[in-house]
Amino acid sequence: MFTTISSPDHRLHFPEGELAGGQLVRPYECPERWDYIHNSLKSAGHTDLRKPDVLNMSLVEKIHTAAYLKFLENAWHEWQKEGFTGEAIPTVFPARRMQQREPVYIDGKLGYYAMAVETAITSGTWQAAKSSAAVAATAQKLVTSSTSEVFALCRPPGHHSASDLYGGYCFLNNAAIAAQGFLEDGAKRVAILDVDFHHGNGTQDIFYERDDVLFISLHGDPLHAFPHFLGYADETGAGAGEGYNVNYPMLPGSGFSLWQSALSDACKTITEYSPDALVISLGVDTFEKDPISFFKLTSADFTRYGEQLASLSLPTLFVMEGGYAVEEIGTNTVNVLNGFSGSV
Ligand code: SP5
Ligand code: ZN
Repeated sequence: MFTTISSPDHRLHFPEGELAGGQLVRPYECPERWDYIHNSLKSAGHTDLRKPDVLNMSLVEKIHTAAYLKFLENAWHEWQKEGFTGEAIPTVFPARRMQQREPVYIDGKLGYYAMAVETAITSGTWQAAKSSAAVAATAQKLVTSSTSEVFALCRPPGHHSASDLYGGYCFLNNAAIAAQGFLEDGAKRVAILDVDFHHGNGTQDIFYERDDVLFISLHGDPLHAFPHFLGYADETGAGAGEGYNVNYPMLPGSGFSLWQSALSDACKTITEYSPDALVISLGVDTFEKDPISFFKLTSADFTRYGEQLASLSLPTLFVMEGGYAVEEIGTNTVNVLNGFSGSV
């Protein structure tokens, strides 16, 4: 049985609008995602649900810059102080050949720290983001103390967030924080396998020059898929991290046989790396009916790859990322967990 860590504070982050297709739509990344997963866990007998411990900010500060954390903490207040009545969305960016300096005015700050504009900041965003990071950090401690089936039901997700970037529905990089937690608690090497449909640009960037964290991502080809500006196969790490970053971009329409061959390859690399712990950035937006993605995995495929992950025989932590076919998100998530625990 899986132990799930989760916090009701995720509900504090729920913007009314997401900029998509030129309109403000109801966000795909919505609180009901959590409810569907929660219900499926219960019906599958994963009834051990626990709240997170208080967040250790010094761990978070090892992943994110102090200036970025200060920005996130104050952004909503600064936005409101200007008398703006809508949600905080950036409109201007430090694009090519412009200064990369943090301005004072909130419009400029939002653009300076954003990697995408679909992600609005509201009154409860900072609190919810911290609760999500606390969920991941608490779950990591459980795995470190030898609990074998642990699921961090994070919301908001984290893998698009870099040391000083938010966007793609992410604010704090929960998986990166968990990986760093493993290292702080004695692990020598940690692997992060990102199976969300989208490239984990934030996680890649955080660990790009490090050899103590291997990052592997299976995702939609950036030529066609968000986040568009990272995730190519020739991004292999730099400096000490050379060779410890592996990307598997795949084209629109990719189904389970191609996806699983990438996974098998990834599993070989993980085994060779011989990590002390494995973090799975678990997005189920690879599902065939996902409204914003283009892979073709079926609900049964999620079980099959859960089984394959178990065959790595590593201390493993599952961290929730994306998945927007809301009615099926619980089934697909629990299928991975059940495949992993062999209770199918
Ligand atoms: C954590 C996570 O899964 N974040 C994903 C963020 C995606 N944000 C913008 C996606 C825009 C996709 N537009 C494609 C429309 C296809 N109909
Ligand atoms: Zn995703």
